[in-house]
Amino acid sequence: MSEIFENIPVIVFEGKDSTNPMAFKYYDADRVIMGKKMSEHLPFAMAWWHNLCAGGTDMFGRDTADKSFGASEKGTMEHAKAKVDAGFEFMKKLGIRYFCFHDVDLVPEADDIKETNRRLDEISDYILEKMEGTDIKCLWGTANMFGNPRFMNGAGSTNSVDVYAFAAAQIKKALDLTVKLGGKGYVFWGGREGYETLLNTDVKFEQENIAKLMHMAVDYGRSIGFKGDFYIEPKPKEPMKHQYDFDAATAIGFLRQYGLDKDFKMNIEANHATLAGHTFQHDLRISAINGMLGSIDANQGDMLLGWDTDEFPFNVYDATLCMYEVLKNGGLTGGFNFDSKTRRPSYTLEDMFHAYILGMDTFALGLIKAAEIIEDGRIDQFVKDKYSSWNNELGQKIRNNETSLEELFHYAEELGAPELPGSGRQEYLESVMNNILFK
Ligand code: XUL
Ligand code: CO
Repeated sequence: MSEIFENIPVIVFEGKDSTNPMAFKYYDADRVIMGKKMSEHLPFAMAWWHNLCAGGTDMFGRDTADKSFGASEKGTMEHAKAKVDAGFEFMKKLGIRYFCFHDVDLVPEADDIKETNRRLDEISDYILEKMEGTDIKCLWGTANMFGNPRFMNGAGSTNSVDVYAFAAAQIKKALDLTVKLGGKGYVFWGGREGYETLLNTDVKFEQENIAKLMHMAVDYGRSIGFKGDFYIEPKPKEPMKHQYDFDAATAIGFLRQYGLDKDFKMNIEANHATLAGHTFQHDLRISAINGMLGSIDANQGDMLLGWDTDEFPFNVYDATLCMYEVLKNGGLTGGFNFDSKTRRPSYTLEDMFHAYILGMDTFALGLIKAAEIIEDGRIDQFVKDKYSSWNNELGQKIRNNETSLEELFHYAEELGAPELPGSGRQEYLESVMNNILFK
């Protein structure tokens, strides 16, 4: 078969002094960091939708990039197969071992669900053929329950019981596909699960119905042998004004409320966390301390813009803090999916490679630097020392639930007034960060 990315070689590691745009400067798959190969620390995934489908259309203009990949007509099964060919060539050339997909990324959706599902069977057979003899696997699958106008009022949260049944049917099929392709996870991103105004919305009814749909998905998934994690991908807004999975803390509370916390973890997306007014690191930490840091959508937002720009990550500072959380978490059950798209004027096939090289190198640098922070120890030691007052008898009694408000009252009375709790030393710690980042 002829190549689609004709003049683009296999991308290899050349090191930080290389000026070759088609080479990794930091991502060295076999380099061992803290006892594990970089490729094991960083299971990168290609997002089918942005990489193979998105052509740069925005609210003001049509596609700039041609993603037909040699197919004579777009939106056909011929095109769907060309995307598979392109995707596999792309992943092989970059050494990417995973992909993520929505059902409708894979094939054009037909008017009749039976025909859509037949197309999905055909394309997944083709993908399986392509996977043979490679080490490329599916990281996670999902159903797009936000694009079609029928989902204007939500999928699990819809007011229409027929739309709800349709969403259930799509989830069933997407789970079948995920299992067929050996996917490690299944994602729920609640794109339209939220509301515009409470004047027309029964929040309790909607949230209960979302939970019921998730329970049915878990039951069905387990019944067909899906052993992986289900994920919620929190996002506070866009497309809905208020989205129910606002952030990690909100989504975790929801999962616990409805008894879904054993089967679900978080898929944290950097740009979603920042839209919620948090740092990326914050949502990772909240997920991790709750035992629910599962997977990551690795992108970055633009702080000057108030929407989900899905940029390829170049911010090494944030990637370092992300990898610090991941290392402390003992890794991920999922991986790093680049839910990122090239900027609209970056419309060539080469740009697709530059984008992934950038993203992979950024996270490789983040990993190297996060390991250095841990090995350096100054930051961890500071945090440990900061809480050292708790090591005394009183601190232990509080931690072990062996005291009462009355006892603390008497203690405080005897004390008179506590000393100041000690400097937070933020500026010192920030300078340690810079010292490690730029040495
Ligand atoms: C949208 C988004 C989605 C999910 C999968 O903001 O991030 O692409 O990752 O539905
Ligand atoms: Co995402």
